[in-house]
Amino acid sequence: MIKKLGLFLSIILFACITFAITAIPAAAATYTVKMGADNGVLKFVPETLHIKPGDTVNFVMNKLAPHNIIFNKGPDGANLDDLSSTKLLFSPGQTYSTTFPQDTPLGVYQYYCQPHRGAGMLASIIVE
Ligand SMILES: [Cu+2]
Repeated sequence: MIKKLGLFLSIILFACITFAITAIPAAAATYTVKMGADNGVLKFVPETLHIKPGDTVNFVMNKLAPHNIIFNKGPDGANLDDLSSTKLLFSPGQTYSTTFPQDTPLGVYQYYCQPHRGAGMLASIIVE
C-alpha cells in the first residue's frame, strides 16, 4: 500500500515537473549596440542585429557623442515611436534600452542617429 502510494506520488511529481519545464517560455535575450565604433567611425556596432520578439536592445553611448535612436522604417503595424528615443546621449556608458514587445511584427526595423544621419549612422534590427 505504501509502495503504491509512493509510486503514485512520484508519477504526480514527474507530471508536475514536466509541465513546469514545458510551460516556461524561452527566456528573452538582451543585446548591446554600441553608438559610435571603437575606432572612431560614426556608426552603430553591429549595424545589423538579429533578435526575437520580446528581446531587449541596449544602446550604449560609446564614441563621438551625441547620439540618439530614431526608428524610421519597419513592418506594417510596428510602433516605431515607442522604440525610438529622441533624447541625445552624451557620456560614454550612458544607455537607452528598448524592448521589442512579444507581439511586435516580424521584419526589418531601420533606425538612424539624428545628428549623424547624413554621415551614414544608420542601422537595422531584424526581428525574426
Ligand atoms: Cu550620432
